Amino acid sequence: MKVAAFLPTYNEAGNIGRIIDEILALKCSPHVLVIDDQSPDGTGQIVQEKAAADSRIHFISRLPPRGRGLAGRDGFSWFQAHPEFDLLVEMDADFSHQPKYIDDFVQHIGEADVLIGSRFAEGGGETGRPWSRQLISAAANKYLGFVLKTKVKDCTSGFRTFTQKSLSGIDFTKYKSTGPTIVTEVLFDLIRRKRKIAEYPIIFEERAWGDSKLSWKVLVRSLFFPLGMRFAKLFK
Ligand SMILES: Nc1nc2c(ncn2[C@@H]2O[C@H](COP(=O)(O)OP(=O)(O)O)[C@@H](O)[C@H]2O)c(=O)[nH]1
Ligand SMILES: [Mg+2]
Repeated sequence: MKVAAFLPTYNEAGNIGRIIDEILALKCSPHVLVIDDQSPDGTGQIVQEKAAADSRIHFISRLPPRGRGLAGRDGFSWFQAHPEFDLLVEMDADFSHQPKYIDDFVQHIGEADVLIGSRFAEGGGETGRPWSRQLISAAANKYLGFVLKTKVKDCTSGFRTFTQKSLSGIDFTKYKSTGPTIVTEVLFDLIRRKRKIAEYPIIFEERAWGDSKLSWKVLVRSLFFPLGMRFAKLFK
């Protein structure tokens, strides 16, 4: 299985070098794709220098406008354009998503089209974040399971493994998300397309360095976005 780990980045200079090294050292010998939005802290330069010395590192510097969702769409499109890779593992660059799980995902994806690294699967959880943020995550996921009519327990996890089949036929330029709602937009689309979705327990950790880009405004928007998706489907 040929694996590519995909990390969207914005201001991850204190994390990116170390996380790339950890990913490249894994048993499943993955490649790394970093899509950066011209981070002012120099994340892009760090990756570029590493990429010049190692052909397993792929780097894309995006032009404005920036956004987690826009970078996400570019990552999925890159995977579709590189069928030599069997699996794409989408993950944050801040160590919330521990690289060691990539080996587990590759081993456990089995017959599934998508394997979600899940905080709410049996054996999963999180450490380090304040209980208030954990409570919001748990409540948001209960709500999303209801709105998206799915048994998936962790609908907002951005640590996921995709097969080529899971994304086949999807035109990401038609997606609506520019920000983090890309996570639920992809999930809803895959549910609608009846892809086989499985979950694998992970322990989510607080980011190692730097700040979250998720503001309250974005969080609230993320909760309303799936309602919009459902209504759009009802009236189609
Ligand atoms: N390319 C790109 N990546 C982003 C942007 N915003 C966030 N990210 C990355 O997306 C991942 C998740 O963002 P983060 O701020 O950790 O969100 P949180 O985990 O929900 O707090 C991290 O790797 C970020 O560096 C953006 O505008 N562009
Ligand atoms: Mg994070």
